[in-house]
Amino acid sequence: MKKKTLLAGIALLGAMALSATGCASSTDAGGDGGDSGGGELITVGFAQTGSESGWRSANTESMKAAFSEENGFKLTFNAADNDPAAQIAAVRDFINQGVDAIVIAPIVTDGWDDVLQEAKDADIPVVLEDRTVSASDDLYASWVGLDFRNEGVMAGEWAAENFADPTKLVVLEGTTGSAPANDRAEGFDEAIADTSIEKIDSQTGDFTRDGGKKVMEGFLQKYGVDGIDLVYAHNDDMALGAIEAIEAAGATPGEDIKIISIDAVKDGMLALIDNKINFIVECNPLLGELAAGIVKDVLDGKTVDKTYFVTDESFTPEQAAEVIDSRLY
Ligand code: GYE
Repeated sequence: MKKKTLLAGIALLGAMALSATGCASSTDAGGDGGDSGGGELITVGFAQTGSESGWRSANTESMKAAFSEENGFKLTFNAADNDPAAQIAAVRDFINQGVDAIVIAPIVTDGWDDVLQEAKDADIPVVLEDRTVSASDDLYASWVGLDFRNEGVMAGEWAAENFADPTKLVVLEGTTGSAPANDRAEGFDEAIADTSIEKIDSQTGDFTRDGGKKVMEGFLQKYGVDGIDLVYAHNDDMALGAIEAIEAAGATPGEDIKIISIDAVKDGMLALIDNKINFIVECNPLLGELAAGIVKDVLDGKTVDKTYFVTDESFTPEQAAEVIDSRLY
């Protein structure tokens, strides 16, 4: 595959969009790019997963801001409420409407081959943002997002360093079949493989606060507060739900039961500063400018990379307190 572009830090994200797309002219506002004709807006259909989390809200906002009329786009937004069939149907609608380009944040990795082929047959380029698909990369133009597997490794390495004694771990998984749930599990498991951390249970909380709370309630009923030492939540929202469940069980989250999560959205960072979460690995949702730059480049016939990775940081409570005022989401 073509070279990966690594972008460091959220503050740089906007400025770095140009280098990520490898083309200086592509982010001009009021563009007339693509096959939409001089001066006309580029029509883009965006198939979002839904509105399951704080991360998702920040991602939707970033996408809407970047695909604005001011920037030369006419965006049709669809949120599929976490239903893979509804998301595929939305993409088919975009194809039937004859939009200039389609952007997808795929809910799950599988099931994309047919509809991506249909878009290709209709000569409508597809750019993926956030999650990945298992379909052949010939079927889409480019992808921009985060290295979910590495996020899992970073979370697991912190656990491995901080839990030397035998440790009972429960996992709150993201949406079953989604790239971040698969990859965050795999990376974490690999990092704790030779430690005394024992995964006693793992269930999906669907990336929602409510889901995380319900699954954690079940774990607490089954194992008791004393039977669980550590929670690994695939996102902050589920960790926040777990905090509610732990407090309702009369225990202290972050102390009696330690918590690691991923995203570093505002509410997660505040819980981290509050010592209710012990460690967070970042997952940057501000992908709009990069995605918009890639779409313009593709429509302008420029060569783009197949993958654009944005880098993530990680935070302890002390580190979170230092950066909280400058966070953009
Ligand atoms: O971590 C979670 C969201 O796909 C990276 O989806 C995204 C994940 C994110 O619901 O909060």
